[in-house]
Amino acid sequence: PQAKYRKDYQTPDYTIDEVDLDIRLQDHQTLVSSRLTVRRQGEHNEPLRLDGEALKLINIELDGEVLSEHRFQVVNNQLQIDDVPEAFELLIITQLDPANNSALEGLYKSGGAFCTQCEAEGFRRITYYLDRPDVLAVFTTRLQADKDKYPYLLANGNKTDSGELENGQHWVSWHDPHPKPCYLFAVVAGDFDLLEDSYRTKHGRDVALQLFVDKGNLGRAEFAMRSLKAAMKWDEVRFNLVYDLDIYMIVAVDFFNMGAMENKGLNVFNAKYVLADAKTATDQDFLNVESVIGHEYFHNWTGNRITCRDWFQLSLKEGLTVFRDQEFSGDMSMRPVHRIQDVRIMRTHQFHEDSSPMAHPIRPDKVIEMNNFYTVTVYNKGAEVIRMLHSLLDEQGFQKGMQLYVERHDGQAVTCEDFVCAMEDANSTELRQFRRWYEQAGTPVLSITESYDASAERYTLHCRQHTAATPGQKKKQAFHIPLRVHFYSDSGELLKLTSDELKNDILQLTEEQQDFVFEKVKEKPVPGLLAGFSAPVKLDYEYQEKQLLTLLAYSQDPFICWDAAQQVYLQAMKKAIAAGSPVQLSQASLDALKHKLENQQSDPALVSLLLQIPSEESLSGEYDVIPVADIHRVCGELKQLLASELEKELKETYSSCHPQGAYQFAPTDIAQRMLANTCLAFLANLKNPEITALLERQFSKADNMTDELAAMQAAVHANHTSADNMLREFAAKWQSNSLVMDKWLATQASAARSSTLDSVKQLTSHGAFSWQNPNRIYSLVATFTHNLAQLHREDGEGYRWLREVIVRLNSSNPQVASRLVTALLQWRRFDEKRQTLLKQELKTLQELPDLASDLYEKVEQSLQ
Ligand code: HT7
Ligand code: ZN
Repeated sequence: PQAKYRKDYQTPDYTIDEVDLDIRLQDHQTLVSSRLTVRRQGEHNEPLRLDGEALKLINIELDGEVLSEHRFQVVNNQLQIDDVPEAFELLIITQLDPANNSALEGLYKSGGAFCTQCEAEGFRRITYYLDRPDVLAVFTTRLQADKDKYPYLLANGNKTDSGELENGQHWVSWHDPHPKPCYLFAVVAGDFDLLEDSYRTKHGRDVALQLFVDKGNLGRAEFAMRSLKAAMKWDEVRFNLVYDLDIYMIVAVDFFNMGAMENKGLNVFNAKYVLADAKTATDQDFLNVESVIGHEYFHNWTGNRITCRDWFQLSLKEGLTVFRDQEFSGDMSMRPVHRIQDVRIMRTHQFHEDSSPMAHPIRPDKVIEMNNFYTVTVYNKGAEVIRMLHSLLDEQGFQKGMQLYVERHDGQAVTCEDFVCAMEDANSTELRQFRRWYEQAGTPVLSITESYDASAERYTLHCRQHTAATPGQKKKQAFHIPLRVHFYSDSGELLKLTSDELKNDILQLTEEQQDFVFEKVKEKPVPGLLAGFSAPVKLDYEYQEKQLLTLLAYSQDPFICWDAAQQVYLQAMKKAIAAGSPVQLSQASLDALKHKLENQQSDPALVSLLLQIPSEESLSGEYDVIPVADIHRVCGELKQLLASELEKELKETYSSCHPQGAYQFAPTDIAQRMLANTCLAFLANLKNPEITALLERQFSKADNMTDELAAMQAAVHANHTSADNMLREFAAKWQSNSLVMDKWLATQASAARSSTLDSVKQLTSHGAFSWQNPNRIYSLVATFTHNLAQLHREDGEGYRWLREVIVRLNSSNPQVASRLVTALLQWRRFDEKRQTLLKQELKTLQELPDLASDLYEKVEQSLQ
């Protein structure tokens, strides 16, 4: 496989203005006739080269004349035609086998329905085309299929005509007036239940909203519809962005490699981000539906109307759209909970990626397989970069920048640079150094010390930033870092410190070393550093326990408050690992946590989050060489310690804060369930009859999935005697609901038992599992890869089994295989024995004769 480099970008030699597709859908012999209006760009004699993969070419005509074989050739997945005129019409007929398309790219069958996935480069699996995002064309699509099996025939844009044919077939045609790149093309054909609604935009356009779900699931689609209308409204109010077609369709499918896809006017969703009701979905599932529905809708402007010039610019649409969906969720409810969850993703997954062989800037420079770059770096760090711009420019300045960006670039395919320029120009500012966030990979470490001169009443923060080398980038230059700071007195009052450099609580770090001096400071303050997680950096400041407890008790910034608790836990666990002794918490820390529990009423969700200890995975991020067994030990010990020390308060909180009455998806109820279930998870470690009764009662009496699942997870994760029984009952009750059974698979894959690998292996033969469906594979196998101690077993069995799984998926679904291999790449971070075992599995993969480009890229990069 060949690498592509960002620096090599060239405008296309030809462009396509119109595409007329006629698709006759059949399981194994779908015929696609594509009529293209092609135009040469610039002066040159280059041949026309169209991308195509896994296609059977039936016919080509140029301006109505059949092309004989010597006029074209197909080499290396490209159809090449020499000596073409300035402008011409090309007709290409290809044949596809969607029923045998297990990679779920291009046109495939999901259950009984046909559907497509074209981002990033799937359209070339449907027909020969200029499959790149800077070729924008107007699409017309005619679909034909059996009417009984496929009563709904859907494509982008507006429906223009339809008709019946003999032999039970029917057809529908669609026209999308907005020029678009082919990655936004979609068709769906199937038999669904349909939920309909409408939305009137602030411009007075009535938009028909249609949500298609598998038969029998209408009741579980209502929340998604509500979320869609909320998203449409929110984008009008906060971003002044208004929908632009008369119809917006969402189809939920069971077989999908990712979360959802923003195809123009016809979103295709993984069913798990659409279907939600109290009995089968947890509070978190509801929140995920809201956020993914929002995300795909927001792409209509940030992605579809203004798209990417090339795939290196992916973060232009994804970072920005994640930022927008995060803000949407925060404005809808529980902003602090969302923010802390976003930070957790950054710290556990993105920081991990930054320290891995696949580390890349949010705008990568080199790509072999584009599918490998739909990453936490491009998405979540990309969103943090946008958030920093938002902090530096504030809401008003940021919105001015957005407005200019939309005015300038509507209908274009543009770059991250264009976005930054719009922000600069709208605010008459310069962001020269800020651009390094797009250029450099890696997580900066921000080391801060302080000094206080009581007699001069002067307080100084000494800041130093350093970013370790990442593959291909040895020396890093200083980043422009917005550091939000709050200061407290020892007794917890917010202090107003002033300095010329402090604006809106933000210090701007631009040098490798920088001091910030504050005058007239009457007492040495406790600094609340990086408030709101104002930059995607690791903070290295030696907090004393007393300072952390002040922040835990008094910080008005929920992130700082939560982080103070995390630091208390991390310090205790690291100390125990270093000393080889049991984990201990000081009485003062325990008292502080007790106090939080006793006063949980003001914010039960935050109390729930700050009680939760760092995961084994996130603790491993603290080490260059990961001490697997020690990490596993101290995490277990800390849970046990908190459970026994806080038993009384946990029990009282559990019984007082569970919402009364029937389930409601409402922020106050969600927050209470979060806290009650966190208490239960700790208590399950105590294994006394009273707790057993609590667990079993909640499991059997729950009227909602949040509580039912929480009880089962608490039992399984604490290795409680009730666990096996609950797993059995749960499976018997939910066997016919695959999305619920995914939770059952994931619960077992995340168990901290030495038998987990054996159970996981056995579960691959269970009726609830399938090697064809990514949701099943992610629930069982991907969850297992995050189970640190079980994947990294000393005997290497975890690695061996994972490699076997990857070999199997290499041929059926390389995208999924590639997501799973990530767990093996970081071999340098383990002890020698594990390094040898890991490398051996990677080498076995490397030698596979038909290794997919997705895996090739990661394995090579890791072994280099
Ligand atoms: N823009 C979408 C990306 C996507 C995707 C990419 C590769 C392979 C399959 C895929 N399915 C969806 C999703 C999004 O960010 O909204
Ligand atoms: Zn997206």
